Amino acid sequence: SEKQITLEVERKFIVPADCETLIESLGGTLIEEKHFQDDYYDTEDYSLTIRDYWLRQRDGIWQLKYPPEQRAESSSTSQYCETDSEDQICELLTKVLQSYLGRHDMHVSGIVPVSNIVSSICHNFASFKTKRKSYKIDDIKIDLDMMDFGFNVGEIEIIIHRRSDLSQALSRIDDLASKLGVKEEVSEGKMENFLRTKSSSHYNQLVCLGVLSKKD
Ligand code: V4E
Repeated sequence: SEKQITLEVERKFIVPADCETLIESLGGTLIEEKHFQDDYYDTEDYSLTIRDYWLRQRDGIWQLKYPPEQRAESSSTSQYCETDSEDQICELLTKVLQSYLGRHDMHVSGIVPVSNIVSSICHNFASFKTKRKSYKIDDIKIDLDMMDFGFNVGEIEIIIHRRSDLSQALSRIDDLASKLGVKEEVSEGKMENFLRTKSSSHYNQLVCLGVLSKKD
């Protein structure tokens, strides 16, 4: 049978003025309103983000977002794996940082706390607070985010557990986006906006490598 996976399929959008009313008229309900703080970490040569690995502490909890082994081609929607398991994060970091560790004559033996790895080889490159309103329509989640640096973004998300559910998830996201009156233009993510406006050399490296797409 098919391999069980957990894949976040999401599309960012510029929030239209009447968005919340529209969500409610489509049967959506407000499930949560919360504030949280994200602190992102990388090595000084950006070994993680150049490989599209995003290591953060959200309100003190370690989380890692990283690219899946296979991805469907989609210009408007992105797909990432995410884990909150410190053991798994440690394993993934040890693998992805292998060449960095080798070059610095360092090694990580076995499972160690993520904060040990981070405190010895990483620095904080982005920190921000989010005010988030989360709505739900069936298994579709809609997040409306307001950032403390003056940027707003919406996100439509479906979590799938089988690769065969991907194409349906992509079309359901696009269908909902058009019902919300979302324009074709896809919004920057909060990290893209943060780096573009506050850390242009890191931003330009990631755009050059194709990790982030250039804002037109
Ligand atoms: C995957 C990624 C980053 C990590 C943060 O991801 P994002 O979805 O922006 O964060 P958030 O806070 O909404 O996470 P959630 O609460 O849903 O877990 S930073 C940059 N990326 C890659 C990326 C990309 N290439 N393009 C776009 C539009 N967004 C993100």
